[in-house]
Amino acid sequence: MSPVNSISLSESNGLTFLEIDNNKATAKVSLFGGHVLSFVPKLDGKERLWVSPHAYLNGERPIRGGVPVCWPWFSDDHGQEKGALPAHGFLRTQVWKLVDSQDTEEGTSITLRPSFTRAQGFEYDCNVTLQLIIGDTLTMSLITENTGTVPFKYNCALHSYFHVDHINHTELQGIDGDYKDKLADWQIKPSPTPYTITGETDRIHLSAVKNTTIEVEKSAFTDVKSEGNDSLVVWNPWLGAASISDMDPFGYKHMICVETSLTQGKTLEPGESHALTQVVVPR
Ligand code: TA6
Repeated sequence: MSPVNSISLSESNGLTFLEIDNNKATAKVSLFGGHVLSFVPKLDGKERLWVSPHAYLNGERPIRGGVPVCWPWFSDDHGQEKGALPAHGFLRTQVWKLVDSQDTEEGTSITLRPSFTRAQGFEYDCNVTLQLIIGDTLTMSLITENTGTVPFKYNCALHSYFHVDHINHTELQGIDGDYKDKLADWQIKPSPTPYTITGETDRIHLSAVKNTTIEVEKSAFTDVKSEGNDSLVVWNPWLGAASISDMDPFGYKHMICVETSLTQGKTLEPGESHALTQVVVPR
C-alpha cells in the first residue's frame, strides 16, 4: 500500500525506512524490526531517542538503539539454554509490513505487522500489530492476539533507548518498589532514591510503573508513560559498552533504556488480546 502524504519511503543497504514529517514531529521507522529509530517533536526540535553510531543498519543484526521490539520473550527468558534462541525474541530481526497509515488530527498513524509470529520456541497461532502515532507525543502499542485454540504465555518489551545529554546529569523519577538486579544474580533490591545511574545498571522493576520522568540537569526532559505492563526495565551498560561491538565505548554517556515490559509471563486465552503501550512525552 502507498503511504500517506506525511510518510516517504527511503531505502539503504537493503532496508526500507519510513520517514515521517508532519506538523507536529518528524520520525523514522525501519521496516526491519518494526523499529522506531527517531522521534523529534517540532515543539523543541530535540531528538528523544538514541541510536548507536555503530548500529548495524543492513539487516545483519538487531539495530542498537531506538525502540527494539522484544517478543515473545524478554532477554534469554525462552526456557532453553542461553544462546539457543535469539535474545529478546524473533520480531526485531525480521522485515515487517506497512499495513495501514493515516494522517489524523493527532498526527501520523501507522500500523505495522511482522512477517511471521511462529518460530522455534513459540509455536502458537497469533497476530501481532505495532500501532504507532507520531504527533506531539509518540505512542507505540504492541498488540498480541491469540487466534488459536489453546492458551499461550509470552513476554514482550518496548526496549526504548532514550537520548540524554549526559548520564551523569540524569535522574529518573517515578520508579518505586523492588527490582531484580541482573548484575547481582537477580537479587531483589529496593529502587534507589534519588534514582541516578552511577555504574552498569540492568534492572527489572517488578511493579507496573506507569509514569517515569527522565530528568536532565534537574529538569524534566522526557516522560515515559507505560500501559499494559507488569514491569519496567532500566539498563545502561556503562563501561561495558566497550565490549558491545555495535556500541561506541562512550555511548553509555548519552543513553538510558527505560523499557515498558511484560516480564512476569502473560497468558492469553484463545480470542484474547493484550496491548503493551509506551507513550513518549516531551517535557
Ligand atoms: O534490557 C536489558 C537487557 O536485557 C540487557 O541485559 C542487555 O542484554 C540489553 O537488554 C541489550 O540486549 P541486546 O540483545 O539488544 O544486546
